[in-house]
Amino acid sequence: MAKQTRSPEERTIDPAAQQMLIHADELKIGTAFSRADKMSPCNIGSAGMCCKICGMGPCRLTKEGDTGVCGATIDTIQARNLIRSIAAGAAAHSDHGRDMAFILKAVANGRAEGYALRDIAKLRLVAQRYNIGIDGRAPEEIANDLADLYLAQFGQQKGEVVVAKNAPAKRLQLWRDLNVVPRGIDREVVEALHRTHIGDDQDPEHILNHAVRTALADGWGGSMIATDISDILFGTPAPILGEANLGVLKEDMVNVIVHGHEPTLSEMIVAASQDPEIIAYARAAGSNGVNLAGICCTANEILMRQGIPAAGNFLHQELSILTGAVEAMVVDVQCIMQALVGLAENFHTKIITTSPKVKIKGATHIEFDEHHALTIAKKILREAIDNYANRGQTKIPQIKEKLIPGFSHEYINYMLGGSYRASFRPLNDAIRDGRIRGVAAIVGCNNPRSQQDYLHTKVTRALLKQDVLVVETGCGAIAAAKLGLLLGEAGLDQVGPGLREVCETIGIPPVLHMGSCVDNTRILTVLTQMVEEGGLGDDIDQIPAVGLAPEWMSEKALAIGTYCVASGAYVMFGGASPVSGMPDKVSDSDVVLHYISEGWEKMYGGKLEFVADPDEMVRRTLDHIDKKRAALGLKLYKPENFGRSGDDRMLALEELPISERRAALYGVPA
Ligand code: SF4
Ligand code: MSK
Repeated sequence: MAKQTRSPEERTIDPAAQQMLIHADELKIGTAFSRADKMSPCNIGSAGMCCKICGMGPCRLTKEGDTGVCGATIDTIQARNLIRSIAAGAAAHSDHGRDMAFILKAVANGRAEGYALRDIAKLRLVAQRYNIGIDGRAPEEIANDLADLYLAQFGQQKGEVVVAKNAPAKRLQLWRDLNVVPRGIDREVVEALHRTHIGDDQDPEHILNHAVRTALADGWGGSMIATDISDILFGTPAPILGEANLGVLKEDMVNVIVHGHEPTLSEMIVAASQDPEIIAYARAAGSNGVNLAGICCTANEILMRQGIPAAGNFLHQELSILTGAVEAMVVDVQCIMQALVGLAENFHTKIITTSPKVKIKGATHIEFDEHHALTIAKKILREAIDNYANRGQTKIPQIKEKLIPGFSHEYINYMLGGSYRASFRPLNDAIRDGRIRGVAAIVGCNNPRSQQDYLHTKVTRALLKQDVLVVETGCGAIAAAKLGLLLGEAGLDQVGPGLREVCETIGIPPVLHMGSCVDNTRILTVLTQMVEEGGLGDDIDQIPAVGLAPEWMSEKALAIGTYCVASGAYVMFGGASPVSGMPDKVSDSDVVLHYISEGWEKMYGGKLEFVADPDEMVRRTLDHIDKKRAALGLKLYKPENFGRSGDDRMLALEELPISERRAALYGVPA
């Protein structure tokens, strides 16, 4: 029987993407969407029931009581598969952090062409946090010491990674009690691989305890290091006007897309694109200059700092090439589809790999080197400009949305109280009063097995109506951007009355874009600062907050989900569960499934669940938020008490007798 293929509307809710999928069908070119239709996922592997870690297998455990050739049970196999994914995700994020530390070191020693220390205040603040002396010292000296300290965290063998001390005191003590504080970032990843080699750790719970330690080495280790150094080198994000979707590509300009995750080269390409010499070179080639746009988290990095538009999220990487208007796609690391090279052969687009760690057969490789970054960035742009003459027919969907990204935790703190009274108090109070019912972090990827952006935006919209403040990162943030939810008042007609009051008073969109996927650590920092502000308990697990990854696909997402759970958050993933086991047979004997949910909840106050139905995801989110509110003794959430803020509300009050104003204002008897 022929496999069923979905219509463009069934594959994505994004009208720009739909146009490109129709175009792809006309050109008979495959995409991740059509490949996903053709290739059903292996139901044994996707449920975590396959082990292939030794040459006696692969072993597929499909019946009750089955074991592998070595005797491994389904629980052991699922735990091993899960920790290996978490280790890969933690490795990807952390290796990014390590490279950032190398660049910080090079900048501090004047060996990094084109880079500078842009946020000295943050450099001093971070250094102080780690007891690095700052008084009377040049920024370069401080940066050098900080880089050395960070680099040492990767190879540290014993003790605790210093980054973990950024967690609330009670949380850190809990990790110490449970013996899961990471000792060194590389050590935990290596140990995860060692433990899962044939014939090693075979107690699923013991394996999963190390999964937590490994994930913490990411969230409260490598990722946090990456975020802090990016801010120090490229500036801490603050709100800035940007645009998102394929309509940001320009007919009359050389279009260069930067795709992947690291801001190091892309920031230099931004600088090079503004160089008069490059602009003149582009004009001489008959264009009106160079137009840069981003895909995935490289997009988020330069969008929130420089306002460079985002051409789209993960599933837009192929669609952008289908426009025929992209002279070069410059990729660094993570989330880059191998299919890009074959797809680009149908057009003039050059795929340029730049990381020493990433090559793709058929792509042009121009290797990045931080010591000559600006020179390399110009070389890449010249390649793209030279390719402009080869452009054929184009088809750029005229669809894009404006957005305001750039809500770093530093900016959120500032926006709530200004320079002199910067504080999380207004946010905590809004939650305590019930104006804001709770907070949801909606993060993560696109997955071609679900309808692109549908789950993200369905859950986002439903929670906004329930007065849940939403913060987003990664491809989820770009999904919301494409729908206009990241734009101040444009999204406010879609939110509940209390949240609307807060957004109008502060002047913020109802969905805050907090950055790329490594920047999920900004969310950890916000939660920590909310705890430290007081009024919402003394640890993260007491805050009415939930983390959601409705369209996840990457191993990094599993690492992020796990460090958030260990930090005290309830985390739900959409789509398929990698530990579901035999369908229709979920039972008490599913050790892994229950351990990462109820087991981890008992230990950390957070839990990890896989929930395919978005309505159920919303229901469980609200239920959890309300339970946390009740446990804190907060006011019942009553949306009818809010919604008439500012001048409108005051003018209406003036029409009432004074005796009735108090009742109208506060909902209490006159
Ligand atoms: Fe099979 Fe055991 Fe080898 Fe896994 S480790 S492939 S279960 S024999
Ligand atoms: S890029 S990890 S698809 S968020 Fe960070 Fe997007 Fe997920 Fe990659």
